[in-house]
Amino acid sequence: MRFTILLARCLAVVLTVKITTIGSKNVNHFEYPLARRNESVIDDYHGIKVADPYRWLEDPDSEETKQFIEAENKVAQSFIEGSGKWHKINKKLTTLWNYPKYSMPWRHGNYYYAYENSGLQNQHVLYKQTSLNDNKPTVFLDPNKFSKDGTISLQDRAFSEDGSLLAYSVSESGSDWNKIKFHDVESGKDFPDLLEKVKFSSMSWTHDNKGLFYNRYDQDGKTDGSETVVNENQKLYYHRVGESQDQDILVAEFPQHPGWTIAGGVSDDGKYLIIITSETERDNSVFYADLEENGPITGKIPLTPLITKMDADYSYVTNTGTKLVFHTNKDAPNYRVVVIDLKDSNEKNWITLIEEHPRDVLDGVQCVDKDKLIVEYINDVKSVFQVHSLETGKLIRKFPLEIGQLAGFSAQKKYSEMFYRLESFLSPGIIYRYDFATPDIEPTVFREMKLNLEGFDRKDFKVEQVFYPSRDGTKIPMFIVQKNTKSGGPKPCLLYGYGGFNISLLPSFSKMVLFFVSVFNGIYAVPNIRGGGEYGVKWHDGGRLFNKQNGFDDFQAAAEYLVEHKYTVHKQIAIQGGSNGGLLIGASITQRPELFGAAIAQVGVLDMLRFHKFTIGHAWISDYGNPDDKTHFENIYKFSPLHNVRSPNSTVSQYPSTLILTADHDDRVSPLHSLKFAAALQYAVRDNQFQKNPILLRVYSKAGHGGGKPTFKIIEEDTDILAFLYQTLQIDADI
Ligand code: X98
Repeated sequence: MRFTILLARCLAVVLTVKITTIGSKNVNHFEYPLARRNESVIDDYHGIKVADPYRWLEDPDSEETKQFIEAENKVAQSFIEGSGKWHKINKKLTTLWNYPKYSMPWRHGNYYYAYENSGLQNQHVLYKQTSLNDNKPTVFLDPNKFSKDGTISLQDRAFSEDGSLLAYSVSESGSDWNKIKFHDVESGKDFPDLLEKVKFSSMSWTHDNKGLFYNRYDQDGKTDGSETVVNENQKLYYHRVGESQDQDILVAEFPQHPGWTIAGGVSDDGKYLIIITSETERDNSVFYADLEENGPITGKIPLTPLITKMDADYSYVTNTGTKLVFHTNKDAPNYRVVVIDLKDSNEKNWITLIEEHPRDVLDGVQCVDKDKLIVEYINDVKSVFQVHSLETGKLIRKFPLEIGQLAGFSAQKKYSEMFYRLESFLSPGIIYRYDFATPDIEPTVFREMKLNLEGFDRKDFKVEQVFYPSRDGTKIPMFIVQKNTKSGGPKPCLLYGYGGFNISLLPSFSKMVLFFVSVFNGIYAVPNIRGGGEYGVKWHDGGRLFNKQNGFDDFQAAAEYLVEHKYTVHKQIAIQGGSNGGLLIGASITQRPELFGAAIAQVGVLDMLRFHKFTIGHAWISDYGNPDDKTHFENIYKFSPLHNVRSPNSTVSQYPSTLILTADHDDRVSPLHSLKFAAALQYAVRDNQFQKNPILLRVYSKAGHGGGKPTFKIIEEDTDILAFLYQTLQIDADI
């Protein structure tokens, strides 16, 4: 009873935003929900006592957590919609979204397949056609029919070798959990088979078209993506079409390594099962099994270790008999392509097929037209695209690209035809077609996506790339996108970053960004900070583990550069990042709040002492380090956003207007990170005389880390962000 009264008192929150006028200044008082502090939760990390008063927010199912979220959402919504512009922004953004979108086509059996979205459909529809000249593609799978509100999405797909069967995975509410279903291509009907508890799964058919390898976690309890249970003991199973899941055959497991994930793929020629195991987001080992020698699959397949050291990344490209081709960074920080012969796999006998480039990163390789390799390089954060011989590794031809990102290619070893897609800040995408059977015919534009923005002309915008010095003098590349206006002067600026996990931020198209640049007359800046993969292993290593602070320094130096060079002013800089980029935002506002006017942290990792205890967080130790290790703890504790929240002691050092966004089914980065960080920030600024800017938390429902999000939810979230920026950056735009 006493607890209920206490709880009710704690949550008796005032949800309005009051604006009081003192003299000529507006002083905002935000009355945030009172989150209970449990001062008794104290952990001992290697002799250092660390309080965790909001530990209770780690329970997503408690009434107290639910009420906290509800109250926070009300405060956030009241502010975001406070300017009265939300609906106008939403309408304009919806119009901007409303243009037809296409994927590259790909071929299986007798058909071509491609995704299409007429404009505002919540999920892309999968179409099938007999030839590319066939003007009447038919709907093959329409995920919009999976649910009324568009929150069930089609994730991955794998066609059987003969193209007669499709295995496809679906996700609900944006969770990483998948269900695999099976579809008959000719009849257009689903089989009754349903595979559950599937997560981080490969899907690969045996070439007899009888069944497929997939992964699952046999963990108890609810698995709908709202749970936080650590994912361990992934297993590789084989499912035969027509059988129930409980008859599936356990093919591989590594109980002595509970943290390993086990991706299983069948080689291009159907002969081998190739297994890639990894413990973290970096470095893997490789095993294989001869599927022909082992006969029908009836149990665990004896695996032969091929690469056991786990000191580099390897990904299978293709094989010619026993000669397996891998893309790797082993002894090649910019990556190379090697051939390993199973008959003599000793490392000293590996053959380098494509040497490491001295400067450019060999980012991706795929086999096409029997004996060729499509090779993608990153050159100063722009894609370069060429084709090499599979036999000799020699360059065959280059494909000139406009400045931008090669956002994917659709090519297979058995076909001479290929498609590739180019994207950039100002182009939503152009799909090209090329056929190696007619090498003299240059690539042609197969489809070009055209924007629905009145008066939009690319010539009215400019994209530049600058190289600015970071704190330690390292030159960091940065793209800057803005309107080509003659009138100079500072503009509002959206500074976006990621900086981790070897992920490179190449030029990409975003409708929200185009809105910010064209309607708000803003500047969009993307610094390619360390921790990313833009310059290979060197760049990743330069911003991970004990070097993690470098990435934060690079980002903060970008803001200083933009102000110094008169692009903008500090008060008009909004920083944005998601996931690992959410950590970047959290670290930046706790380290250098004076640099920014606003901050948006989406689905961020913010409690750096406990990230490894939830879902797949343990796989990120390769970037962050392990808090259970003393030296790593000492490093992480210095930048963990949750543990570096302080009450401002001057107006300059107040926190920027901050919008923390998360979602109730985010099982990649559990929402608890955002909840605890928001509670800690609000506690630190409550009644603080220097803090005028709002600290807001918005938790979306039936949504996850980002993948599979329906169109209406993306537009809703982006409208929230734009409406928040409109107010906090004092945007002067006619909407
Ligand atoms: C991940 O955590 C990726 C998660 N993940 C996958 C898949 N396989 C994995 C195997 C090992 C570990 C993680 C895996 O998504 C997967 C496999 C097949 C099909 C689909 C998925 N990432 C990091 C992340 O999300 C960085 C990018 C990928 N983070 C969130 C890092 C910190 C914040």
